[in-house]
Amino acid sequence: MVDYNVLGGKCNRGLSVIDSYKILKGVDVLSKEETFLACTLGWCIEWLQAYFLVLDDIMDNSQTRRGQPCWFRVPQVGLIAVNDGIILRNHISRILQRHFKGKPYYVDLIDLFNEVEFKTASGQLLDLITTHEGEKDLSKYNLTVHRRIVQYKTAYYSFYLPVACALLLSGENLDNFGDVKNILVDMGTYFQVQDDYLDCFGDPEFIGKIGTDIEDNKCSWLVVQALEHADESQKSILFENYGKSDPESVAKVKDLYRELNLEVLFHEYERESYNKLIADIEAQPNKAVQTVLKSFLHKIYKRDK
Ligand code: GPP
Ligand code: MG
Ligand code: MG
Ligand code: MG
Repeated sequence: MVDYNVLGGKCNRGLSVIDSYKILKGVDVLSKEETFLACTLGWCIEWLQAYFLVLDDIMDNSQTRRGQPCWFRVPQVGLIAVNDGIILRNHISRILQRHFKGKPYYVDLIDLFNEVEFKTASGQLLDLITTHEGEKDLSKYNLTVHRRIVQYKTAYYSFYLPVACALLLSGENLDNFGDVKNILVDMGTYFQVQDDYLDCFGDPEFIGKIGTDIEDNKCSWLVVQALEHADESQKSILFENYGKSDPESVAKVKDLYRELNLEVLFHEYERESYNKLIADIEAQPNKAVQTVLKSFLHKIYKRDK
């Protein structure tokens, strides 16, 4: 179960703990002990991600993940996957206890993982209940609603958490890094817009998952843009076909997205977000922090996976 669900991803989040820690310390090579601790925290984030994905795939009724059937789709697993998710989560606390108990920042680490998990579950809640609102009235979807969902469901655990772990390892107090948190949350928002785009326009073979956002009536960045740019007749196509699982309806929504040039709009958004993020990062007084943030941004800019 651990091999099936924790491995096989890009490990961007986990690896960012190690990269960020090296930059914050200003060294190219960490000691054996420092490497071990940074890798351990990196793996804790990968375990957290595995836990979220196992449960998210059940909630989103997805088919594949990382190029293989979603864990709950494996015969003989089914809803036992819910308990496996709980086991994955419990292991984070056990790993932290085994390797960090006694460190001055132990309590801060536990609080950090708990708080980030709460934020993510709150985002997931918004993501799920918003789809019901949209069933009655798709026009409730807009960029403000979208932003609130994605900040919570994705940005905190994917972007803030790795850097916060590296800051704690470096002996820093997280209360002094509010600006850094805001930039990372904006970066995470941009990352989830990419995820929404790839859900429809990515190659399932390459990204390892088959999109479900149209079928699931999700408040995706694409549908928000479509609603903003559609004329009345195009809007009625959306209202008629969005949130339905038959392939003809999905195809009609995708055709409309192409007609509205959402691919071009997305590439513009991508460039603008990048420029804004670089400007915000360069306004940071601390050079090492600037390097940490830029290195994270360059890992995801124009990603196709
Ligand atoms: C990504 O949403 C968000 C998560 C994986 C967080 C899940 C949180 C839980 C508390 C279970 P997504 O559904 O767009 O991701 P994907 O496209 O990878 O399925
Ligand atoms: Mg989801
Ligand atoms: Mg999902
Ligand atoms: Mg998605």
